[in-house]
Amino acid sequence: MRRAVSRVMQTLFFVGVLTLAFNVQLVKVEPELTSPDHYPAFQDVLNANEQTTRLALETNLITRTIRIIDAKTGLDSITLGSPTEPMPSGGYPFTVNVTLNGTTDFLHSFQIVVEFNKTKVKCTAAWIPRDDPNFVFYGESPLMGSVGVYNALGLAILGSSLSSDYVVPDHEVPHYVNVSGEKLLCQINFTAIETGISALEILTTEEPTDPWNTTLLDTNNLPIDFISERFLVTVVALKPPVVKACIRIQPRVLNLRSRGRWITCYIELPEGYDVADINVSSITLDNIVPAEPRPIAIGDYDFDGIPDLMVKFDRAQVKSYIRSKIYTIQRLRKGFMTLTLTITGKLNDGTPFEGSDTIKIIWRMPKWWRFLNLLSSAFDRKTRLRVTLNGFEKYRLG
Ligand SMILES: [Ca+2]
Repeated sequence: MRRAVSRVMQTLFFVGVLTLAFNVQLVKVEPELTSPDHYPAFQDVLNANEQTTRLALETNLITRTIRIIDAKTGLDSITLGSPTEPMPSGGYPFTVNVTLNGTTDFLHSFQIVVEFNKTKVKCTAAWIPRDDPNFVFYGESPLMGSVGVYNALGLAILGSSLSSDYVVPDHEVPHYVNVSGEKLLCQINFTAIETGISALEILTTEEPTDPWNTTLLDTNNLPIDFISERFLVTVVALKPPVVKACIRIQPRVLNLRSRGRWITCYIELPEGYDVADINVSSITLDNIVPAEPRPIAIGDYDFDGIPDLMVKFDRAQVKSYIRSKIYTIQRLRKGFMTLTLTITGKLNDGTPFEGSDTIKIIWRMPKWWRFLNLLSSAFDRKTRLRVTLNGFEKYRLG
């Protein structure tokens, strides 16, 4: 019996030893994960970067600036045109460099968003100068982000990033560069299309993940702090003389309670100018209300032998504009007034024209008119009531 027990114990012991040996062997067979010597371990990069950032923050040494400069002069502003020459119809083209200045470590990717005044300049091209020896990722085979130019929004966006190696599965080793001095991030072509001063700005938003945000990212995709500087564009040109137009507005008496659809305007130009050259989309009333794109017509409404362009304005828009104007000048009690309205616009070649007409405005109805109005609105209500009673919404009237 004792021997039997002992043998059972012995067998169990042996099984235990075997299992242990087997297990140990299994562990030994599993390959050990190691990074190749020439790649920094991910954690090392992370630690080093955090240390650098912390040090920079603690010692207030973040001296990294994204700057927009004139590609030719290197200055942070440009002046185009001259006060003695009219602006060429194509505008003034110029090129800017967006540069990274100062010291930046562990730069893995960047995105630049440049905001511009769309009425003063338009963007004609934007690109990453990967073959320029001064490019921040020069010689590093960078990945190109998409380039987006949005002239309707006044934004240009472009970026680039370095690759990452997956030497070992699930172990990403992002490439990076440490740069100092002045390096090129991207280049953009603009054309100045209007006189005056405007700025090109590096757009930054509060939200780091905003797609419209300028960012410098490190190997851990964390933002690297920077400051940015604006670029000023000044365009001077000889002001083209304003062509004096002859304007006639219909109706001659505008009732602010009337319900017509349009205000009609006839435009005549002096000799040497053709009303067919007028850019209808540029026409405004008092620089506020735009002319409707149609209907338009060229004729001679007053039979004076001078052709005129007929355009229409939305009556509701004109009335609400006039009302706001009347309220401002507080002449409500009188019930009528005369008002001079100015029509401005441009010919297709950009030549401006301008002319005015004076019409009468009334907004207080005669007593008999008000009475009639009251009657008609009462009639309206009655009709509406009857229609409703016969209709589906009968039950809602109770
Ligand atoms: Ca005429």
